[in-house]
Amino acid sequence: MSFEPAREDRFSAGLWCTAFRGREVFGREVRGELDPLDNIRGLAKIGCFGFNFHDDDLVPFGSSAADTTRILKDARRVMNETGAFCGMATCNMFEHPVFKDGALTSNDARVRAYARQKAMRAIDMGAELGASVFVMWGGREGLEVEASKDPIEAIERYREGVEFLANYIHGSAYQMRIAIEPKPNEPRGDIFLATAGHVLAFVATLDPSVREMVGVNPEIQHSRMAGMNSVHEIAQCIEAGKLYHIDLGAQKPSRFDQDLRFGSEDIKETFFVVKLLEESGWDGTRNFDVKPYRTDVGDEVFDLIAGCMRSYLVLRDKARRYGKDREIQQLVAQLRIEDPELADLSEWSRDNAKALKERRFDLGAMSERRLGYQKLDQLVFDLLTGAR
Ligand code: GLT
Ligand code: MN
Ligand code: MN
Repeated sequence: MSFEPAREDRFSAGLWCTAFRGREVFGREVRGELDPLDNIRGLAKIGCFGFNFHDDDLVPFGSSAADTTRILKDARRVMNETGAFCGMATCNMFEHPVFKDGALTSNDARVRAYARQKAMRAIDMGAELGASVFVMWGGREGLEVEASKDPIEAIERYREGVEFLANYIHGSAYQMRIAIEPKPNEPRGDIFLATAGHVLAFVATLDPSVREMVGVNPEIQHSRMAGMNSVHEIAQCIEAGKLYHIDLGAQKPSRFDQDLRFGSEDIKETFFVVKLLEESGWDGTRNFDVKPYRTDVGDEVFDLIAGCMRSYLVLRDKARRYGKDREIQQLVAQLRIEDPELADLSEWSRDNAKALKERRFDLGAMSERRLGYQKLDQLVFDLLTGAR
């Protein structure tokens, strides 16, 4: 196995990942600027043909319409030269001071309107480069001071903003869907739409005319920050038909958003994420939202993405082995007990309900059943560590 990424693997990464200069709360930038076009080239060179961008990652904030057109044209040219594709576009609604207290949910109607304007322009840029997804990460949509916002009104404003932008996409005849990215906190003390569950519930309240267009962009790191099981979060999005994008990376629980190299933490949970994506037949890009270490220099920022892809391919291979492993498959198969009589009773009818109420169960046998989980989990460990 070479674990070399191929174009068909449809890996992608955000331009902001490799361009991250290492600025954080306690320290200034440690790396120089990375030209966005070189960034796209660098990613394609290592086999990551997909890239994602915030408006400001590619087109400097405040650029004129003419400059915007020129830059997008240059990006197109580099895409043609390198075979790179744009998977997703998004709008930076968190960096500029005007968004200090929110964007679409701000108490200031002017800020809310400006946020919509900036988002529409970002959508146009994405459409120009062929992005099929527009991610909405509401990093600033939250608060530190509980008295500062009416939390119900905030959700209403959020809904109006999302519906407006979905209508904009639809009205522009762009082939693009919206994926809302949840996060519990950071940079705000508390962020609205904290988890994938919140987003799923929110999407269900959208106007039916746009509901189909809006789904979720779960991020493993954000799940783990919230102390959740990322496999289950992603699975629920898939089951609801709402996994419109994904941000893969790694994270130790209960910390700031670390955005570590995919696979570098909790290998077992990460394996089950890969297995889930592969077995579900989900056809979105395998996208990484990660940050270089502050200690990385030069092209080590590309080693980060190369490592993510390699880890994904290693785990994909493990998932295939898991599927073919007779002992594991036998144990898993034994877990299911079906009963034709009960299957007949499972459909709702008054008669079935009556029959089910009267049915006798052998609770002793059911309770004492041996499940073999010690062995199963050990086999997974052995498989992942190469002992098997
Ligand atoms: C930012 C954030 C990510 C989001 C990006 C999209 S920007 O880096 O931490 O989780 O996906 O806006
Ligand atoms: Mn993300
Ligand atoms: Mn993150």
